[in-house]
Amino acid sequence: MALDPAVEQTLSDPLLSASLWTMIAVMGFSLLLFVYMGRNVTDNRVKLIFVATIGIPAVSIASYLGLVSGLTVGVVDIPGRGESVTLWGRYLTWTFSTPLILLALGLLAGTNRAKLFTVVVFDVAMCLTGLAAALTTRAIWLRWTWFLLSSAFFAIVLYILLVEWPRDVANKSPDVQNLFNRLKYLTVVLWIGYPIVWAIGTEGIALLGTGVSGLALTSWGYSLLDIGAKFVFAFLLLRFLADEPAGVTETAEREPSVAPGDD
Ligand code: RET
Repeated sequence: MALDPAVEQTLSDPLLSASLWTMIAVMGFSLLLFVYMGRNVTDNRVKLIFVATIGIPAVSIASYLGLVSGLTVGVVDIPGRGESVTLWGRYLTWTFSTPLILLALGLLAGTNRAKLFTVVVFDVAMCLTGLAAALTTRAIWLRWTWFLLSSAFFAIVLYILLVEWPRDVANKSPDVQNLFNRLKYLTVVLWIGYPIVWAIGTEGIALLGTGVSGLALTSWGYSLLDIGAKFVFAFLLLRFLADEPAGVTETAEREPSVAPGDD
């Protein structure tokens, strides 16, 4: 399989290539750091959150390697604009990384399986319809229709994050509630950035141009959001969990603590 010359030229651009290689380095470092941070964890629930969170940089490395290899980069013919390079692999691999982020956050909040399942289903639907939006070539309005459908699924994810999970976390200890709140706001604010980058970047109205420099800036937009939504998110969560706080562990839940002096 030969690479399309336009893909080859795009991937050789230093600014664009830096937006991908930097992330391989950041995610490689995160992976090692997170494994190290979890070395003493014994509780099953905490282990589960650790594994979900460690999966985030693991998926990310593969995602960025797919992009730099040109495997998940292609050329789409957008009506009225002509041939345009798309780094569609990002949208595909979000299908695997974003559920891990939500799983980690939902388990921290102590939510139930029905809500975890709902959030993951609509999150995956959001990513796949976002991929469809980027690959649609028949008409511009069809691209935006996919975009709207994806945004509707995103609204369901936001509803669970902002309304359902805060209710679930309300009966947890204050330190778990504080951390949940910080991670919730970090997630909501940064995740809203992704459709904004899509809409103003090369998949959308191409505010910064359709050439290689517009693509490179769009790619940096996503990469910077990724540092916050994945690395900062995961680091804050695992730093808290590494000492296995009683508010999160499975053991504490099964044997509710008896206050000293109780008969
Ligand atoms: C798209 C375009 C269509 C409309 C919407 C989108 C939302 C994407 C989001 C992505 C989050 C990605 C993360 C990746 C980390 O690995 C697909 C851009 C709503 C919210 C957090």
